[in-house]
Amino acid sequence: LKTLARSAAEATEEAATAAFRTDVLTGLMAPRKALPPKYFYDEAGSRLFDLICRLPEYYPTRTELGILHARAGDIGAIAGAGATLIEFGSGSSEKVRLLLDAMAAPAAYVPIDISGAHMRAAVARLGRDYPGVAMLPVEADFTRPLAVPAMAGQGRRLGFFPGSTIGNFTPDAAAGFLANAGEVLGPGSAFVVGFDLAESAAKGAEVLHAAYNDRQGVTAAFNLNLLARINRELGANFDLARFRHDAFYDRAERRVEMHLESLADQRVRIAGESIRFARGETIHTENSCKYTPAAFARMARHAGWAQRVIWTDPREWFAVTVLER
Ligand code: AVJ
Repeated sequence: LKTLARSAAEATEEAATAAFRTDVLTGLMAPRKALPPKYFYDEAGSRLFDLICRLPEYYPTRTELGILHARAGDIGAIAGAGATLIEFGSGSSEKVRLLLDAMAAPAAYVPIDISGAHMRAAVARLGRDYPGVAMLPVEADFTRPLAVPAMAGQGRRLGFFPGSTIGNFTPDAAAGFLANAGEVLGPGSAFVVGFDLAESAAKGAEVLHAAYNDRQGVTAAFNLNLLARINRELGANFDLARFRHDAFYDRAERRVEMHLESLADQRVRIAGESIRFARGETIHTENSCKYTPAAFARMARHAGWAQRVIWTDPREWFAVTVLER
């Protein structure tokens, strides 16, 4: 009876662990080792990410909030009355409050996130503060094709993709994502996207370097937590002291790369496999792609969007754009 009574939640968790095991083994058995950045965000990783967002060196979060705060009225006007707000990768749904506050009688909020429990808790908090807004959470991987629920009201659909999350895609994949999001949002919609700006006359590479190499070592802990998570969930035996956080800005690729460098020639047991790491070999754990305003506008156009407006902060370190189709 016990086995028959296995809950749906347990089945979902087992499927997630199986996918994690497959992705980890595939990534670490490849000639150039890499792991998908979406696996950073277990409970410990999500907590570390929230700490990153408050670091003095990590300017994107507070800079974007400053832009959204200054431009909320404009975004509310673009949305119009009775709009539906659809957020891709909603996380803890904090930034969306700025938009909901500025919109006239928003009809519905549709958060889309892969972390169902985390999202539902965030939506419960939001629902108490916005009783007039229909909360329609969708538990899904937004990098895959997805359907959003039929919308309440006749208002415009306003997409929201903040935080430079788009930077985790390569430019080709980002263009593909923007095109797919256009299909999901539909004709007549608008899309608010936040992205981090590349090195420029106004922004030295040292600003980018510091943001991913903070003095307190929180970003290093966030990166190394991926190995700790593999130990916890897949019973692996990574020795975290034998790996080192490495993050650098690649000017030609216009991206920050994060790696974990093996400090020794070593073998690690993961899910029945023994995987060798040469001394100096790295696991590529994240790309954080940066754009010039012109490069982003070109990419959005190729993905079927017209750029209505782009805003930056006074230092010109981060940008928020509104696209329309
Ligand atoms: C959440 C992908 C936007 O790339 O800046 C922060 C993640 N990685 N510090 C980023 C991250 C290291 C972040 N994104």
